[in-house]
Amino acid sequence: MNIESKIKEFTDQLNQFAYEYYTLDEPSVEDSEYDRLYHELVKLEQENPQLVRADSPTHRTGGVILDGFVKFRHPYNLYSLGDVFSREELSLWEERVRKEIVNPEYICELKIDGLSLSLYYENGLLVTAATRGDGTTGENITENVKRIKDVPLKLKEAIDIVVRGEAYLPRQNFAKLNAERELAGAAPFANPRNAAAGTLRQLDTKIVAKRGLATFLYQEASPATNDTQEEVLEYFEELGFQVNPERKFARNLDEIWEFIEEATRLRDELPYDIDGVVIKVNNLAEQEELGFTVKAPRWAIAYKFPAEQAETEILSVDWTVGRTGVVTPTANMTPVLLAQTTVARATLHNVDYIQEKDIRNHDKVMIYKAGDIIPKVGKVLLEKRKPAKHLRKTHRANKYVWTRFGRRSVEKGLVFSKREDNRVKIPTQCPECDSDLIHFEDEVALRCVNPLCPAQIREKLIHFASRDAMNIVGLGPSVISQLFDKKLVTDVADLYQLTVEDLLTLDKVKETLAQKIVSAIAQSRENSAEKLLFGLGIRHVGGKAAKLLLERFANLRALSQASEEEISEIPSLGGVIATAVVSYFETAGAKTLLDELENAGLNFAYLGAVNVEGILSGKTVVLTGKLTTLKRKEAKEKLEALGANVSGSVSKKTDLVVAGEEAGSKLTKAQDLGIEIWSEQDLLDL
Ligand code: 3BD
Repeated sequence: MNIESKIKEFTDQLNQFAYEYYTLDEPSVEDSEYDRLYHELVKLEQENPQLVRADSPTHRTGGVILDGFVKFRHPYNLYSLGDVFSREELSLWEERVRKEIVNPEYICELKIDGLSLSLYYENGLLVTAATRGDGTTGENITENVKRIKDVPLKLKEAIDIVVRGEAYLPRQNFAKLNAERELAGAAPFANPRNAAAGTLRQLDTKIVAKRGLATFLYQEASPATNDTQEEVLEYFEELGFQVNPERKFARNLDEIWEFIEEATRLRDELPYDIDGVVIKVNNLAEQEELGFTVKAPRWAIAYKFPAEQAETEILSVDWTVGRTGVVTPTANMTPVLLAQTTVARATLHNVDYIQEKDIRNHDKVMIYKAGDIIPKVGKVLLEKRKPAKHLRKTHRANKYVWTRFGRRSVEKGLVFSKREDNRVKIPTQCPECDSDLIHFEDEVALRCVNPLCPAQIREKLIHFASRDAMNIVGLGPSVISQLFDKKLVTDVADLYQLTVEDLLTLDKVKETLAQKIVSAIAQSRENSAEKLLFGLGIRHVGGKAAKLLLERFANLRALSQASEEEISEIPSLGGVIATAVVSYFETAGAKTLLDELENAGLNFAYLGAVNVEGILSGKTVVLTGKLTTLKRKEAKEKLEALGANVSGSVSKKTDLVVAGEEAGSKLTKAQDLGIEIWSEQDLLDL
């Protein structure tokens, strides 16, 4: 047999074994036999790289380091799915279907709590895999999906097909992954869904291969060749896809509800997370008849399980100061297990929230996780609240007077302590710097407005170093708090003066870590300026706004000198942001900081593509003098493309003059009026 046929035979053999193992759940060979054949194939492929087949199982393990993901425009948009949270809401949906369809038949599926995927096969071979994104455009993650062992690289039929489904991380693999992360000192993932999302966005495919993702497919996006959803799913199984085995026909609400109850019972035992049940009209022609609302198909609905809840007790409330001075309450609670993690704290957001829910110390409350992650207080169990004691406690104790030398006991006497009732005490002073807290009329937050408040400075530093800002690895909250407490760092510019010796004075920081941190700080100088802008922590300027701002102004210095009007011209950026940016850069503190950062060698330039379109919108521009590179007409077109109105004469209304050689009176007039003047080169630079 020649090498080429041998490689084909081994490839087919191995794919058949994988199909038997993953799809049929009936392996015909031992793992060792599979491994032996696999390694023989690897050897043959290495010797003959030109003969490697598209469906070779070795594609699943080979490591590739990607440098990012490319956007992928879905040829067929992905639908959304409406959702309901109760039997009543479900019944409204079912009645709506019944208006259109006589005796509808439904198919109920489990709703896998994973991430939507779209798989593109041509001639039976997997060519592209993409994430859902916003339904229109996702990201091409083909290399990663090839590392999901149950995704067939080659189908049983040489067809063109687009299929949709869910990628998920089985609970067991999730537990293993988090155990490993904890050992390595990495933050554990909050749930299997997040872990799956993080894995699909991995740039190192070897890591994807190791994590053990899995899939269930449920929809054919290309024009269907079947009559019912049930047939689609059976066809998928024949093609070699994973299809969730738990599914059920239903003819009415009662039968649908039976499946929901069944799914609720099954939920904890399943080897993967589900967050509800999806109900679909089975007949595809009837699906078409029902059609779509603006957002989602009328022929399908998701029933979402109610969020898990647990009862616990509020023990106390802490108030902490954030980087903007907002003081937020957090409840300490008796630890309870909730949706697979132990919860002991929950944010109470603000004073209004506490008062609306009437949350008090020692109250029994129900808690749940919003978005399955953040613990929140649902409701207070008022019936379990202990009646307040009205007695005032009295006891004998020493009475004291304060002298220059401290406290002195003067006599023994009766001390009356006022009964502390269980209402949460709203602070009037900053818990960190003791200055008066202010409750501005237009907001719910309680604020510490002391710009020197240590908590705010510390939190600002932490924000500056955080991942989405300057991304200084190793410089986390604990190191920063110590640096700040030791007065080694008082503002973000100080970070750039830190030495290894400084860091070695901290707790738990050894030579290696100190060096790592110093070099991470040094490296952060080169960051593209939007990271720095976000890191400054200007109100309302998040990561997205920072990027938009620098796409337009190209440089942090230029942005710092921009007017509110100029900033407001950026589409999709609100006036609130423009105001916040301008008032920030007007402060003396910001001016000094910017100078310090520039002196420390930080990059102020935006390193991405600058969006100059519209940079001159609404501006009146005058062209004068002889241009050397551009024809006058071209220059005019270029200016107009940037949004300018090109005018012939200079007046007070002129915003900008582009002056070529031998420019005469117009240039002089512009100079007299103090109008901004550009050379031809300035225009070309844009
Ligand atoms: C599942 C749409 C339809 C084909 C639209 C009816 C919205 C997530 O197991 N069927 C399933 C599952 C999800 C589905 C459909 N059947 N759509 C389905 C689904 N068994 N999870 N989804 N999706 C998938 C979504 N995802 C993210 C953001 C917005 N929408």
